[in-house]
Amino acid sequence: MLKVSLDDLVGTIALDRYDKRNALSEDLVGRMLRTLDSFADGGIRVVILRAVGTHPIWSAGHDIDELPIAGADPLPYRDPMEVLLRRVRTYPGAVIAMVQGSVWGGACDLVFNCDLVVADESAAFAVTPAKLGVPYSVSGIQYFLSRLPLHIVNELMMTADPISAERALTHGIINRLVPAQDIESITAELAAVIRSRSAESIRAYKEQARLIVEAVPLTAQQAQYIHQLRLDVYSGRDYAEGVLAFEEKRPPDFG
Ligand code: YXS
Repeated sequence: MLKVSLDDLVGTIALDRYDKRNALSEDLVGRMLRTLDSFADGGIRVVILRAVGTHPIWSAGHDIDELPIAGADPLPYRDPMEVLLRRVRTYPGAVIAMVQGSVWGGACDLVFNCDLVVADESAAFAVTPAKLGVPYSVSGIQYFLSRLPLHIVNELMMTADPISAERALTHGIINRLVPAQDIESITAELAAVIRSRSAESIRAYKEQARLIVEAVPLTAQQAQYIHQLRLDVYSGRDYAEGVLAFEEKRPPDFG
């Protein structure tokens, strides 16, 4: 499910569950979390997150078969993928996503939460809650809005259609758009530069940047309202229909 390698304080985690299009199941995410913890314990300064091989799909996002049934929050705080997103944000070093192929749903959140993104022309990004009737997580929306202009986040969230690597470069989703044959060497070079810089300075910077981004004041009433907005959706008709349609391999009917 996962290929892990180390080279002079640079660690690589490669998704290897292509039969399920690298869907982020609890098992796969658990392995990623344990690897990140051991990398952090070992002082690994840069982590490259990629998929094994070059396939049309980088990751199909949250494992839909593991989404809770309608009426329960599909993205609770303790959801394994949510835990992974927080672990990437707090990893004490740079996490670089190396993307070949299309990225779906929560896997976009994972890639966007990495510190840098290197991609080739085959990359595309589709944020899909609206295809499944999922009320997205508040932290996910906050982080999207901290990285992208509102109209781009609106387009991603409201159409659930993929945007191309070219557009992702234009909007700053990816740092480098490179030819497929060069992506491994360019990612390794980028990792080597960061690895050679002050790990203490970078660790402090990353944590400061995270705290500044997260410092969005919300009143208690606003927090309750947000909870109600999400409860109404995951207890509603669309989420039940969205997950059922996926299981039945048919387009959802949202009326
Ligand atoms: O039928 P088998 O057993 O062969 O399994 C099929 C698919 O069911 C499985 N698979 C998945 N299983 C669990 N969770 C997934 N997200 C998932 N995606 C795929 O993989 C096997 C091959 O799938 P297939 O035949 O469709 O492959 P394909 O190459 O024709 O198409 C690849 C995709 C990625 C375009 C297609 O599988 C697809 O559209 N998958 C769903 C992408 C998506 O909507 N992901 C969002 C997941 S929900 C999530 O991330 C958040 C909760 S949210 O919704 O808020 O973003």
